[in-house]
Amino acid sequence: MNRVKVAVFQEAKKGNNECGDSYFYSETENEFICALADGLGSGEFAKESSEIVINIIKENINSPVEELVKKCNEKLIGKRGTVLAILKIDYHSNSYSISSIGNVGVMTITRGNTKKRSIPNAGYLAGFNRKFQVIQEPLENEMNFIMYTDGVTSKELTEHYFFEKEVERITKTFAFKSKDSRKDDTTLIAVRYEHN
Ligand SMILES: [Mn+2]
Repeated sequence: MNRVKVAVFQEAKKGNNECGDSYFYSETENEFICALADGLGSGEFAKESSEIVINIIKENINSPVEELVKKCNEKLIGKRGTVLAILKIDYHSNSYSISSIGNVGVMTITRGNTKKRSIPNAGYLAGFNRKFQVIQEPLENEMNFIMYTDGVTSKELTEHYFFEKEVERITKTFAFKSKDSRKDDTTLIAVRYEHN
């Protein structure tokens, strides 16, 4: 019962000890969930907000994506805002759901090597109600999902190694190609779905 493989690259902005990005992923028999949050600004307050959001998701992994976003938003009242992306793969309905609020991205790659970047909702989570969309698409076998914060550049996302089947190769190639110091906190999560 293990349909998903995950590899993560994470590095703090040059000169910072701590990365303001937080993430979490988990697979159960029914589904896979991955969330990535980037606290606005940098340093410890940024980390605090992104951790709040990730903890809410950890505690509520069975909730639908829409509810998760709402719960996260509520907990950010009086805190620094954060941007957030959530991916859920549902094994029963054979579909996946994505919602991203603000500048944190999700890219899907199908077996036919079609790359698609999901369109994020504008803004960020900061405790006030805002409209957002959750997209739901049919799941295809042997898909890659790439989740990334804004330390990853658009140019980097065009590289061919994102088609790789081994998630470790994706994150290691990314690390190798970005030896220069990062200008922003950077997290790149490579997810591979494969089911026989
Ligand atoms: Mn950032």
